[in-house]
Amino acid sequence: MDDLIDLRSDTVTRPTPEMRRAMAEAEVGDDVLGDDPTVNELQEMSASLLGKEAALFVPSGSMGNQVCLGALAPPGSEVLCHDRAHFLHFEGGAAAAHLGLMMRTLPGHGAVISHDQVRAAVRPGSEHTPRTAVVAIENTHNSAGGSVFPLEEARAVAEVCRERGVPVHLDGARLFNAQAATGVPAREWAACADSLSFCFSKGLGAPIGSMVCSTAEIVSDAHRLRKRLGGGMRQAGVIAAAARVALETGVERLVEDHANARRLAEGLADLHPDCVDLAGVETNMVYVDLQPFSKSAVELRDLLREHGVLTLAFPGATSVRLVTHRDVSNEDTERALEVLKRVL
Ligand code: TLP
Repeated sequence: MDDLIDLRSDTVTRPTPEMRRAMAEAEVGDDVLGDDPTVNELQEMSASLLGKEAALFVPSGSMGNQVCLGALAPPGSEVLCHDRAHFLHFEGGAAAAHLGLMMRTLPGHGAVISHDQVRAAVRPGSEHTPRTAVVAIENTHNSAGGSVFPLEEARAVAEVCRERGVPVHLDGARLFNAQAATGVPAREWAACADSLSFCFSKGLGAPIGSMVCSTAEIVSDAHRLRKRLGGGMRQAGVIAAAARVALETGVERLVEDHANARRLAEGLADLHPDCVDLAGVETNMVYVDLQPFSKSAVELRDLLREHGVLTLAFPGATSVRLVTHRDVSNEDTERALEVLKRVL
């Protein structure tokens, strides 16, 4: 796979030599019993970085979302979310299957569900209706092209939710991409949310792991849910050590991925102005809209693969997703762009 340019996701990065060294040398204990020092340090470090009381290391972003939603919302209650939220489409129906939650979608505009939409949708409360128990936002927003949820709007959503007594969950799988794109510290978005999860295993480049941050009380409930879902990981310091390197060395580097995504988007816009939404390319993702071309997403994906470029075509999609990351260099970006132009 090494001569391939893998633009399927930023999850495909391999651990760096520094991460492998940290993993080999990690001090470990039994994290289910609470005594893995490397996990404990990473949890403390993450909570403090995001301005929260406590944090919990979990195996994946999907589990991070589940344990937060489950800690905030009892079965039979509803979650208000963007109609293209990741947990709605790409987490195997976990919130319904494992938590008994109802999803009520609001039409998203870019990454945003607005405070006006949220105000109009939160239910007033009656014995006949489900209770609106959580409002969930996503930043950056995967299906909205990796775009940023603007801080002012996140604050306005948080304010409406505070007035109505409804907690906010932030799926911040790529929250540090939002920080890198805007210069706004991740903790500012965290302050708009009662719970959040972020991933070490995406742009930050670690092999495994996500972190949940919230109050001590919510994290304690999330901890019980992690156990229930089978997410207790024993000597997890081995992976927490790599995650720590990712957090310490991966954040500043994200601007390079954003520049490479921009380069891809601009090159594609030269080819056909309608095949990318240039304004929407704010971070490390480019969705190539295939309507101007006589190819389906699957056809394009397969053709690109023959030329050594891997991309993702979600089932039934009319676009192909390109994601830049640490293992895609400037030269790889230029090469991928040439291949895209040739094939399209
Ligand atoms: N997204 C993956 C795929 O599932 C599509 C990717 O390659 O982008 N929230 C967001 C916003 C995500 O994009 C993802 C992963 C998750 C949560 C889930 O994280 P994992 O894969 O660690 O469970």
